[in-house]
Amino acid sequence: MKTFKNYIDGKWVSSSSHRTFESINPATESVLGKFQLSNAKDTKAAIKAAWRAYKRWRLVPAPKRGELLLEVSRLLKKNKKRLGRLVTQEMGKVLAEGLGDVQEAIDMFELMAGEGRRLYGVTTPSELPEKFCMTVREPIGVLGLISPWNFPFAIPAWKIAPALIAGNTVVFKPASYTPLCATRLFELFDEAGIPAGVANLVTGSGREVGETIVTSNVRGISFTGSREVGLSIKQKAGLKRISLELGGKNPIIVMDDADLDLALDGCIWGAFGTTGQRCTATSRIIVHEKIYEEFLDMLVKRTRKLRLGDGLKPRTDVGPIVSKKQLESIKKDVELAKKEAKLVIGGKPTKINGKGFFFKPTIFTGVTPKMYIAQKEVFGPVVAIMRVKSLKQAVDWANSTGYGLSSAIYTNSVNNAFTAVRAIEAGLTYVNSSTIGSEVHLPFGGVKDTGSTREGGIGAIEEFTETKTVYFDYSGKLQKAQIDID
Ligand code: UN1
Repeated sequence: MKTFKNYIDGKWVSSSSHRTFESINPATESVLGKFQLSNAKDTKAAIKAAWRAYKRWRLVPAPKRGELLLEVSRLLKKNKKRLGRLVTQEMGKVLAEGLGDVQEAIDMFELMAGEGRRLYGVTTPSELPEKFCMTVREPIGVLGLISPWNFPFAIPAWKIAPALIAGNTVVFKPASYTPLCATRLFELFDEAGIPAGVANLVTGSGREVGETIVTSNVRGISFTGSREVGLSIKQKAGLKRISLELGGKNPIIVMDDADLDLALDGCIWGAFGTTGQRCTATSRIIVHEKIYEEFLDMLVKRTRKLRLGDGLKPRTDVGPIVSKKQLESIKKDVELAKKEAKLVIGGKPTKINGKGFFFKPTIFTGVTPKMYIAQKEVFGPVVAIMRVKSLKQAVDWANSTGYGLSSAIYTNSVNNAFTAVRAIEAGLTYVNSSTIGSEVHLPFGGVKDTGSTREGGIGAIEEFTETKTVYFDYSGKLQKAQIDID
C-alpha cells in the first residue's frame, strides 16, 4: 500500500505526526492509499513556506504566471483519462462525470491563464485638473483553501487557479475523502514548474489542519462545504477575507406549460446525477397541480429504471455515496423525512455484489415548506416533490429555505420565466435546464445562508484580489479634493 506525502515548499514530505489515514473506493471498499494525517506544525510550515514564496511570486508578471497555469491545463488534458478514472475510484461518481470534473479543472486553468493578460482595473476622470485616477488589482497574500470531496479536481481548480494568477500563494487542504486526486493535481503543479512554496498541499483533518489554517496568519480563506463548518470558520477567522459556499436546497419549478419530457430529463439529472452529491443538486421539485399526477408518474417510472453500480461500469447511471459515514447521514435524514412526507420510491441503502456504500434513488411526495425534508440539505439521491397552484406559490415555496444557491424553472412562457428569474432568491437561476452545470467563466455562488461570495470566472478575480485605488497628481501643487472646487 503506497503512502503519499504532503507537498510543502516544493518538496514531498511526511507529517511530523507519523500518522496516516486511508482513502477508500466507495464502490468496492478497496483502499487506494495512505495519506499524511498532518498536524498544526505541518500546516504552519506550509504557511511559512507560502509567505516566503509570496515575496517573489507577487512580482512575477501576471502573463508569466499565466504561462505556468496554461501548462497545468495542458498536463491535465494530457492525463484526463487517467485522472477521470481516479475521480470515479476515489469519490464514486460515474466515469463520464469523473471526466467532466477534470474537464472543469482544465477549463479553469486555461481561463485563468488568459486572465494573466487582463486582471482589469478601471481608470476614471478626477474631479481636479491634472490628476489621474485608476485602480489596480493586487494579491491578498497567503490564502488557505479548503475544498470538498464532490468535485476533487474542479473545485480545487476554481480556488487555486484564480488565487495564483492574482499573485497569491496558497496552502490547500483537500477533503479527507479525496486526497489522492489532490496529490495527483499537485504532482502536475510540480511537473509544470510552479515555483517552490507557491502552492502547498497539506492533507489531514478539518479539526487539525483546517482549524490551524483558519486561526493562523493566512490572509484569506476560501471554503466550500457545510453550513455548520462555514459558520464556525466565520466565527474563528476574525478579519481575514473569507469566501464561503455552503450548500443548497435547490428547487426546480415545473409549470403547467412546460415541455414535460425536457423537465423530466432535467429533474433526473439534477436530483440523481453525482448521486445527488452536489451543492447544486436538485433536492426539491415544485410542480404545478395541473400536470402534477402526470409528471410524478413520469418521474417515478424513470427513477425506477436507474441502474446503481460502480461508476467505472458503462451501464451504471448512479454511483455510490462517498463514504459509510455519509451513507449513515442520508439514512438518518430519510428516516426523519418519513415521519412527515410520503416515501414513494427508494429510501434504503443497498450493496452491489455485497460491497459499497449505495443508496437507492429516493422520492418523497406531499412535501410542504416547513417539513424537515424541505429544509435539510441531504447531499444524496433524495428529492422532495411539492405540489402548487400557481407560479406565485411556486416561487414563495422555492424561497422558503435558508439556502439560496441554484434554482431552475421549466416553462414555455417568457413571462413566467422572467418573473421567476426576478423573484427567486438564488445565486443561479436556469431556465429550461437543470440546477447543475455551471460554467467556469461565470460567477458561481449563492445568497442567504449559502454565503454571498462568488467564485468562478470573473467572480473569482474579485474574490482573490485586493483593489488598490491610485491617485496621480501631476499639477505640481497641493490640490484638495472636495475643497478646491472652483
Ligand atoms: C458543488 O456541488 O459544490 O454547477 C459545485 C455544477 C458544478 C459545480 C457544483 N459545475 O453543478
